[in-house]
Amino acid sequence: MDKERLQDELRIFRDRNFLRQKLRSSLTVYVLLALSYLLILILFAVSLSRVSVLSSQLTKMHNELKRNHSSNDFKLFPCGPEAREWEYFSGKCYYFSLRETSWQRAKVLCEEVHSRLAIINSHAQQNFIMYRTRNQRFWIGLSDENSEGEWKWIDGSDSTTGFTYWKEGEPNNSGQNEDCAHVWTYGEWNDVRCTYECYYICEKPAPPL
Ligand code: MAN
Ligand code: CA
Repeated sequence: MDKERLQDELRIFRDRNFLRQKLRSSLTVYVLLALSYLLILILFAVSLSRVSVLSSQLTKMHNELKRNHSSNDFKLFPCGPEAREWEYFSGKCYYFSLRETSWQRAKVLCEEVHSRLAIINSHAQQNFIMYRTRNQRFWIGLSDENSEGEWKWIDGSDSTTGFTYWKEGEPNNSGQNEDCAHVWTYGEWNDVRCTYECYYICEKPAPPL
């Protein structure tokens, strides 16, 4: 009789102990979870405050810049009084490089400053470029490297249907190796090998006033 009771109590004790242990381990898991949530929350709050500080600093800088320039400065330099190397013409900003390089490299260099090699669609634009390039050779965004004789602008548009200004006798694909176009003397266009090194013209839309 006594032995049976003792065994019963022992079983109850073991069961309780088991339950307590289980409870303890799940409690640990919950505590860990809660802690990690808290950590994430703190990290989120910290990064949010950082972002807001940064954005307020940015607006302050922007306002300061605006204050430093009268609206007249922007009228005179629509591409930005701070970026005078970009010259305004008819709604666009143009950069005439000071270094000579290949057509491919010129293309990348324009892209790196959020622009593209210049596309010439009108006589007015051709005149502006002609005046600015002063008989020097400058790459423009025109090539037939994808398909010989199919001259395409860098935005994919066909150049045979629109405005052209090829020098007489050009494009002649001299040496069967001329797939890129530059402006030459009198601003006239010539095809030349793409690895040739000359200046280049980048263009981008003018910022809104
Ligand atoms: C000459 C002409 C051009 C050609 C260049 C290459 O000037 O044949 O068409 O592009 O040579 O240097
Ligand atoms: Ca040529």
